[in-house]
Amino acid sequence: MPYIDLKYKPDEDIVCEFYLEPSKGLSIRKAAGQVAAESSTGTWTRVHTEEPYMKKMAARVFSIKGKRIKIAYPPELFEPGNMAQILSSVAGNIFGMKSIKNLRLMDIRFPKELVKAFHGPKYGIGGVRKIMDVKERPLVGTIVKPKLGLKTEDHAEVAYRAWSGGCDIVKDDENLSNQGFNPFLRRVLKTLEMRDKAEQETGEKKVYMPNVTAETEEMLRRMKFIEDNGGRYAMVDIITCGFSSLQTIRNKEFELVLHAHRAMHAAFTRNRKHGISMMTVAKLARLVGMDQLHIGTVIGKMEGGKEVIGIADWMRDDFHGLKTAFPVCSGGLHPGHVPRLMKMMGNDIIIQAGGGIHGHVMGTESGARAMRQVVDSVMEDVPVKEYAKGRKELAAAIRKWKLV
Ligand code: CAP
Ligand code: MG
Repeated sequence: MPYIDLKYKPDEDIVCEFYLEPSKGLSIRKAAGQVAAESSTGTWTRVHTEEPYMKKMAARVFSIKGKRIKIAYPPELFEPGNMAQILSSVAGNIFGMKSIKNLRLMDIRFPKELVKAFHGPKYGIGGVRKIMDVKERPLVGTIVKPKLGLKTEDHAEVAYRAWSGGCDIVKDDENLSNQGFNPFLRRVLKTLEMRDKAEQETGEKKVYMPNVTAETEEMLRRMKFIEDNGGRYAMVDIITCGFSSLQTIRNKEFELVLHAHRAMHAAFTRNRKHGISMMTVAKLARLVGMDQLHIGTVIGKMEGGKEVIGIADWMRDDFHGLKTAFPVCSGGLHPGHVPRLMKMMGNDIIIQAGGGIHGHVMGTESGARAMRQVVDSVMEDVPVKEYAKGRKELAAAIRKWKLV
């Protein structure tokens, strides 16, 4: 089988770019060929059941530059619309092969025909901005903190204060679902009540993103409940739930925006030499229909460098007719980060801060106000220190956390 063909020009193939370190004693060419074989039609030895008509289905290594290789996978290898099957091929057995020391899926390029079989985001950035009635500035959100333990009334009260202060979005934390201390159905009802109150009082659109993460059928029931009770969003932990469940919840065509939390991604995205890149995860999430996705901040508490900017750009670009997806910056953010964050990432982002709002010395409402003030200062192009004069919430936030 022609697993290596440096003259090959990919067309409607899936193209994967890998970083590859072969095991001791193996050339990169040999290891690359084994990766192409194992992830397409081959195994560790030549088998007698191979037929000549299969030749065109072999994956081909068509570029080797240092430790970077590119492999083209012909479209016939894949079942359109089946993300699990695609990943079992191009991101499956290969990571565990003894012939590689390290292997990282850096990037993946999907051809138009395969993209068409997925739904993509239902709303995207334009749809979300329409719901929120916010045209240009970044959206500001918070996560109710403490992340676990608050009872329902207190959770709803914290949400209300955040909305009153100026947050557009309030969301559950990734590990809050339907625990005894704060059951899902009651939480949704109570928090949406508070959302309505905050909307009336502020005259702004407000949204609540309840975390529906659970077994798939249960997620569908929870989403139906949100929809029936006037919610506009569902949040889901995309890695722990798995891509098939995401396809199921997207395919049901609820009138809900889908917010994707990526908890657990770093188990395979963090090691720069092995695993799967966050760029790849972002592509998969947009294909299966997530409207918003956590991608990192460059400057907050979570690991992630300048590549985060490239991921945001890809999510906001046209891609084979898919709607865009809103990049979410979250993790250790406070108002002092915002000018730099917006300079790096632009205005089409969602800024999420938990500690950076509920940790404000004057409380949650002031924390939310400080966050909106700092966003407005950047939008109006006024230096933060100047803008903070006469705005006590922002001034206090900068005093505590500093401009970074
Ligand atoms: C942020 C957060 C988010 C992380 C996830 C948390 O809280 O709620 O889940 O941002 O990481 O639990 O840590 P803080 P990422 O604002 O208090 O840090 O966005 O990198 O996926
Ligand atoms: Mg969280």
